[in-house]
Amino acid sequence: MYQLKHKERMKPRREKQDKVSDRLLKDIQNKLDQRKRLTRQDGLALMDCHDLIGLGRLARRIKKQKTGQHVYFNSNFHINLTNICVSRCKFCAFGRDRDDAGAYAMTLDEVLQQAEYGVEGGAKELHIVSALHPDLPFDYYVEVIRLCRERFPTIHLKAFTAVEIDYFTKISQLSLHQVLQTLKEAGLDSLPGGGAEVFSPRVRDKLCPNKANSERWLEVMRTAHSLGLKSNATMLYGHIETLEERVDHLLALRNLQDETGGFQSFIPLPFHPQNTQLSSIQRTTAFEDLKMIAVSRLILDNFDHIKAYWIMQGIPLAQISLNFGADDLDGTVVKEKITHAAGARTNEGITKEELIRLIREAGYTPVERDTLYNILQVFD
Ligand code: V47
Repeated sequence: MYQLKHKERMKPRREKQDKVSDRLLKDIQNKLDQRKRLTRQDGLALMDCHDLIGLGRLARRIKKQKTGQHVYFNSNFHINLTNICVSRCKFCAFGRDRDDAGAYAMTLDEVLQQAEYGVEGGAKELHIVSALHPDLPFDYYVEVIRLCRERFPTIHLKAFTAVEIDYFTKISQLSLHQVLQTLKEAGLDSLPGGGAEVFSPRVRDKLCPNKANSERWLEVMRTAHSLGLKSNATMLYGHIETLEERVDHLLALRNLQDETGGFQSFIPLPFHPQNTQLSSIQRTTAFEDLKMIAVSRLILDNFDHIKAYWIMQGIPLAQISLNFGADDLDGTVVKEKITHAAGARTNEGITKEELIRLIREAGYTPVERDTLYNILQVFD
């Protein structure tokens, strides 16, 4: 009886929502057909839209225009040099103080051993990131790159977030340009997209006041791109940010991409609350994660690729994301630490064969790429 009454009451509201969504998606489709750029207002309306399937359909069309039937993955290996960190962001479960149990910093020999393990396992990219260690010198990081380059001349070295690069300028007294140039000369090939979080100063002041702010993050990327280093970009969502702040983050990235063209892919990262100082926040829902992928695909018209990072999305949702605008599942990863410290229940790595199966099953053609999206093999 209650259910019936509840259903009756909800019907007019649902019908009204459907009408609003229908009108919105039609307007957006018209804009996209006319190759008009979506505005902040459009972004906010899309974030508020309940018609997930309609949103996915629009995003999938854009994905098809950009990458056709291809869905990409790569063979990579993650190395986290240390977890000892002076920043201690509230959303992070990975960072430690020096004397905490589980605190570590890898020696150069250990880094090389790890790298060798990754390369022997088939990795074509080393994804090397770190924490903001209180006293490791800049030379340590330069040596990591130099030694990996020397030992593995053909591997792609994607290393250090914009936040780490900013930190290197502080510990080395070098300019941003000098830090990046030094790393590039040592063998650095590109930068990962981490550390962006949400650009809103309100959010950063609350969650991560001890590291590069949003202007600086963007400045690091601008400088890296000017030196010919490509990079990715991320957004950590699902904590204390508003929907407006998410849209503004996407627009800031779109503006910089207009200027430099140096971003390769955008990776929305759903917040994992476990073991963090924000553990009372609930994990985002599948609905929200798919909507974030779709809206990112629609707003970021100048980004070629949207990654569904299976480690954070979970494998089932990452696979479904391929029908909501994503065209890349990232890689084999092998030993992920940051999200697993925060309670991720996915494996720490995945095989190439499994990635191929997931992509095929979603109706796409698996393509193994290198870090710069050169095609290595198409699995027809
Ligand atoms: O910078 C930290 C985020 C990032 C949590 O560029 C968290 O190819 C969720 O940037 N819950 C690291 N997220 C991951 C990253 C990345 C991953 C895959 C590919 C690429 C790429 C980059 O993870 C951090 C931070 O923004 N993070 N803590 C957490 N509890």
